[in-house]
Amino acid sequence: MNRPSSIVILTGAGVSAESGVDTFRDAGGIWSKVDYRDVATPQGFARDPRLVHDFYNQRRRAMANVAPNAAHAALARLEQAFAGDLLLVTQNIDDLHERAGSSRLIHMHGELGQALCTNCGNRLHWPGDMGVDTMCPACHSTGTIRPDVVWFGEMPYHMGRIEQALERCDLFVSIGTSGSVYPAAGFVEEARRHGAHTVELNLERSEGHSLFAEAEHGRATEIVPAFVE
Ligand code: BJW
Repeated sequence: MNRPSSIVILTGAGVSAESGVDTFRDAGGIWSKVDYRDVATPQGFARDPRLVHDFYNQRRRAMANVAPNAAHAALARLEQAFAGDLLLVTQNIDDLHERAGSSRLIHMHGELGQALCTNCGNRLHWPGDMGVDTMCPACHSTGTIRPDVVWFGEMPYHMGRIEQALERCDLFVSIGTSGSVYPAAGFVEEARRHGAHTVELNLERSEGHSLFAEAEHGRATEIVPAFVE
């Protein structure tokens, strides 16, 4: 393809896998250990908030022991070197893209390091544990703090901005995602519809692999730097 002037990159759990962050649907992944209905739905949280807090507290603590890998670093270098429009949309709730240096970044499924108060709607930086007795520092209500992440049945964040970028982009790259969760799984079709060249970089063929014009399969730490350079 000609040199792109506008790029949208979508990342998923596979980009962080080699940093030691679990994926969801691979063998031994998160959904093989816990039922998503218990920990990643508003109904699960209403039923047993302690279980949900424990699940996210554990994952938040694990973040202290992981670091960005060569794939995160390559995407940050691309952002610095690329003069046109670039938007990195991650489904991941970890902060490895920003720790690698990316800043034109959207967390469409929220962030592990943020809390949301269901009473006052405030979003707060929250690096530590949270629980059912946690008081909201903004409105002082108790028991209303939840992880600021997007569960099944909830609306992902920044959809307007993402859709605008998909309409404009001439290159769409999907990295390390199984393509099984919507609306992110539909981005490739949206980008194609608007004429973008589409590329999949993943360990294996994703569910929607046939929708991509080009694909490279392998470990993110190898294929992402190779694609970017
Ligand atoms: C490597 C690698 C290495 C490994 N190198 N690669 C249409 C049809 C059917 C259903 C729906 C639909 N629209 C909506 C739905 C319902 C639902 C949905 O999609 N369900 C499906 C299961 C069918 N979606 C929703 O409810 C969403 N909300 C919504 O749609 O609102 C309405 C709306 C309508 C219209 C427009 C806009 C909105 C919300 C979805 C929220 C998902 N939340 C989670 C949890 C977030 C918090 C947390 O982290 O706990 O997000 S679920 C989980 O899945 C997490 C992930 O971000 C997401 C995607 O997973 P991902 O990243 O793809 O990981 P894996 O494990 O699946 O794949 C990893 C890949 O990496 C694999 O392919 C490996 O091969 C690869 N890999 N190692 C390179 N080293």
